Amino acid sequence: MWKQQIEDFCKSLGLDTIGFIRCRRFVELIDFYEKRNEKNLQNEFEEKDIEKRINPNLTMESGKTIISIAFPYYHDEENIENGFSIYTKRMDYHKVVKSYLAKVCEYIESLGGKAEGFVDSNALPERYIAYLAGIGFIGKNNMLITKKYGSYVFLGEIITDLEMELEDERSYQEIPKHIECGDCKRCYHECPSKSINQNKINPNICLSYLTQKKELSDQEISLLKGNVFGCDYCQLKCPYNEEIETNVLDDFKTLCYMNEDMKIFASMDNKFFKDKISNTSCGWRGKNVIKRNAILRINNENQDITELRGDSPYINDYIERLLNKHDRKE
Ligand code: B12
Repeated sequence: MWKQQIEDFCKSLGLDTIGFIRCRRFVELIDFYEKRNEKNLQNEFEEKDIEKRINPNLTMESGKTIISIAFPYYHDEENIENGFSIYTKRMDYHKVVKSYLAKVCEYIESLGGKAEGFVDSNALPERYIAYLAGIGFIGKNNMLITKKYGSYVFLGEIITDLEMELEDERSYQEIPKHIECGDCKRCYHECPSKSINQNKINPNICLSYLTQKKELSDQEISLLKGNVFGCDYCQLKCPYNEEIETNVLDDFKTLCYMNEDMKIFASMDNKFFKDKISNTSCGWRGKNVIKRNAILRINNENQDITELRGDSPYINDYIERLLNKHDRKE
């Protein structure tokens, strides 16, 4: 009964892609994580402690059920290529998702349960949980893909101590087979750095990661391909993103100024950053990383970057490196 009530409440908020699993230790993931660590495939933004990743009861000891919820964000009419990936051109999803989860948690508490919400910056394997809960499947591009919204969804979870009758979970052994992808390999072809490929997924050369990395080597700079924050190449040509519902949550409508000319971002001051960028999904990384990437993009388009020198040694250092490289070429 609780399950139905919670589903109905979520629907009343516009959240129609949700699933439930038992809150348990995901022992089956230990070997997978250990092997990734051995191969140095772990990413700096991932939780290092395997026990924290596989044991949601460390977060809530009395937790009985995990509710996984997809938050759709795509608006195709706004898909203008200026280096900011689609998810960054809207309100910060951490804040938006948290506010929805808070409402659902409050509702669960009104039913007599304990509830805590999570999104992104936590140890939980969010895609894995969503897969087990039946929200979608894991594609060759590593994304959790839903039927209704494709892969353009953020994931949030609620751990509660309410115990519910649940269906059997999907088998995790199926994940690496990527059955739903069939023979399609578009994401392998599209990934500019081959972070996604037939043999393994290496998040440490994923362009999305490189755009977020504070220090970049010359080789990493040459890989960036004009991406300013995030990367969507592995999703853009995915057949499962072709005919999807684009009428999504109002809070995720595109912020039109994020499609402005790159020079605006390359020369932004603290006020512009605070007023315009800090509330978007890339705001958490601070002004200078975005500024640096905007300068790299402008340089990539062979436009002059000398006038973009300013007070920041971090930014000036990148500009000097780029200019020296030009000199070396000439
Ligand atoms: C670290 C991180 C990153 C890193 C590393 C990503 C990566 N490839 O692992 C970087 C910065 C590169 C990144 C990029 C992006 N991210 Co990110 N990221 C995370 C974070 C914080 C942890 C992910 C993690 O642990 N990765 C390590 C691997 C092992 O875990 P995984 O991604 O869950 O792994 C799946 C596959 O490895 C697959 N798999 C493949 N082989 C096998 C074999 C076996 C046996 C098993 C069991 C599983 C398996 O199944 C796993 C299911 O969990 C999560 C939030 C979270 N707490 O989960 C968000 C999260 C995964 N990111 C998200 C998003 C939106 C993105 C970007 C699309 C943003 C962008 N546009 O640039 C890209 C997509 C890149 C990609 N194709 O993966 C969403 C994904 C939503 C979705 N629909 O899938 C999440 C869930 C955040 C959220 N709450 O919405 N991200």
